[in-house]
Amino acid sequence: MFNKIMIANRGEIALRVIRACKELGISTVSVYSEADDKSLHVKYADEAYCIGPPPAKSSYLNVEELLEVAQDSGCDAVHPGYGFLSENAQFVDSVRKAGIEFIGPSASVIKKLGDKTVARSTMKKAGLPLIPGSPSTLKSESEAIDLANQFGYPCIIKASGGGGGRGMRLVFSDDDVPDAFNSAKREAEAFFSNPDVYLEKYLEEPRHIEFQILADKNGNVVHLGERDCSIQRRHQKLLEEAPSPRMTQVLRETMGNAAIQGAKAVKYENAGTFEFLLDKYGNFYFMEVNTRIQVEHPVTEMVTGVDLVKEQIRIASGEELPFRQSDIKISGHSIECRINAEDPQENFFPSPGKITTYNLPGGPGVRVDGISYQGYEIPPYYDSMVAKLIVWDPTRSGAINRMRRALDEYTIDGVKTTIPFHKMILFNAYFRKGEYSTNFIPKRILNEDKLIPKEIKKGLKTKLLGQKMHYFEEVASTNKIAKEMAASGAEEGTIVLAETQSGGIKGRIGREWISPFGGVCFSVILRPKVSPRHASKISLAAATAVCKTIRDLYGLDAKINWPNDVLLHGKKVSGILTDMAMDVNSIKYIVLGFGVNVNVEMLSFPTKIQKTATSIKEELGKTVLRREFIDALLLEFERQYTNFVNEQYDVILGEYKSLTYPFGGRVIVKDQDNLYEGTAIDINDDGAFIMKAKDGSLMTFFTGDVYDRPEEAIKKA
Ligand code: MV4
Repeated sequence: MFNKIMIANRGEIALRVIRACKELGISTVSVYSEADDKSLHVKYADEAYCIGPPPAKSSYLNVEELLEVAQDSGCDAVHPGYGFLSENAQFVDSVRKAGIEFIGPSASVIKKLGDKTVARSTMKKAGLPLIPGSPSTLKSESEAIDLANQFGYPCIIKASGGGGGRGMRLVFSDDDVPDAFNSAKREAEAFFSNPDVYLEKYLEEPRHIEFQILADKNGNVVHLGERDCSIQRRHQKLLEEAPSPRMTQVLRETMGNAAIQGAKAVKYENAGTFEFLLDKYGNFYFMEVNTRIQVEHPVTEMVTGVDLVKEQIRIASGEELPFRQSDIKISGHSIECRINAEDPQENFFPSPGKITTYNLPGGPGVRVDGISYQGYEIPPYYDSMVAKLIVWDPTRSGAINRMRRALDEYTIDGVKTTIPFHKMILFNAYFRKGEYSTNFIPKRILNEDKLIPKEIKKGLKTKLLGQKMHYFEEVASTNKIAKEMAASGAEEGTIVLAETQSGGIKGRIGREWISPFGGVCFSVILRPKVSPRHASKISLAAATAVCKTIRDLYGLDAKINWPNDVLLHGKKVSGILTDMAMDVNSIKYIVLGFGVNVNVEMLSFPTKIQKTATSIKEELGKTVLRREFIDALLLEFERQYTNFVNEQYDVILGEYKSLTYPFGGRVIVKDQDNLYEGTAIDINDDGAFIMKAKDGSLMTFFTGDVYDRPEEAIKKA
């Protein structure tokens, strides 16, 4: 066994290797760039050496410097982690030439499998199924056209040196080929310094399934089952799980044996991953081999109980695998979420910076592989992964629930993270059913329910409302913006709409509220020519519109709780805010803010309102189209508003009362800070709430909250 290992990497994977070494009694040497001196991989190693300035080229990719550290510190092995130099055959060569063991396959195998066309032909010879495609590099446009016609369109042109979706072009007809061929070659040259491209039949909606293998120096090869890595965005994996929800015992054996056969054919050594595409008919095709430990290796560790990094080290030191294929059992289910410092609201733009609050999740079945802590500053030079959150449970649905719970516990302030986005994935009905492909994120999460103003306007049947629309991705408060616009003369019917609202509106009695992912949130500017005496009835009309729309569109039993909360099964599904600017005898403008929890998932709500709030999606058990909801709501509200400007207050109040909780029930009204108990009697012509107090007197409330469950009111007070 080795005495001392240098980890030629940074961040969580460097720490992961250090942990394995510590448990094996091996000394560790970390290297770090000037940007990483506060990283835990530096702190937890026995020795650590700075190898240069922040850019990876000058530090983590600086072969000379790395070799010098490895030799001077007396290391007998180097672990490359993933990324950086982990699949660089030249680096492997120079490490081994220096008499140091490289923990990974041989340079020649890395080289062979790094070229995708060579890997394809090698694996074809080994008997693995390939996607129908060109036997080798494409020589010309006409060769590409001939092959595409042979396989049938659509086809895909890929870079031989490729990966990560770079240098890939889809072609649907002969006409597409020349441009695609040439631009793929240009991109391939730019990214991989290799202009070679090849062509394959394009598989629609495949799953990305990869098999973990371990191979020792004696030719023993085992597979450790699969990981489903189909949940990706722009070729960046977001969430991985093991086993795949699509897998069967027979398919696992067939695919696993294919991976073993492929590994044996190239005399593979150490840990490796065979990537496959699995089509909807259950056919699988070899894609490529990754010759490194992978980011998502923990899910395999959780379901097999094998420590992959320790096995890598043992194999490199010449030890024989301590198990045979028949010893490997897949037990339970594991999911990994990559927590990145990125803003899902801003196209996943990196959000480096200082972590001001950092509270880790814990409890049964929860594992965090990361290097962050309170006060840690995420450097902007490298990838933006903060940590990997991994859970295990005996069942898949248990693992999903556990992951949601753990994501809820995870508090990271100071930077934006992908935590809320993961919650959306975990709530998606298709994900929960395990019905997903590599198109899942664009098809089921990003496009399905985006509030594109153009699309909303297309469906709009209103004459007045929303004909002018201002759209924002994320704002603190649409009401605040609408008020500013109204004050500077924005016309009647103008709408300020936000994809999400992050908080900041103060409600009637100082409550703040937010509209998380999936909510509908907009403010309308109105300039009605009615007497200020009647102005407050517009918020009753707004509640009627929300309540009716929910009933009509989804058949749910929505009810109004005076004055303008809309409830589903006693839980709040909508809030309405009214801001008025008055002159002595006229209304200057009214800004009405609508917040409706349409597709909001329970775990997206702030914890403290999870018991009292709900959403249409939660009550209906499925996602609905927010766009359609907005169309219908605006149409209904326009009808209410027409009655309002025509001073038909009796009609407004009549409809309103038919949707409120029945009168005669016992209620508590909270007015400022006082509680009044009594019986609900009526709503009068001014829209005020009339209650009969215990002493028999009638009380009239113009503002307040009504509770039909007294305990709740008392708790709130
Ligand atoms: C494909 C494909 C469909 N048909 N090849 C994307 C990255 C690269 N490693 C291979 N990729 C794909 N190759 C054929 N013939 C679809 C993809 C693909 C994909 C693959 C795995 C995981 C996510 C993906 C997302 C989009 C496209």
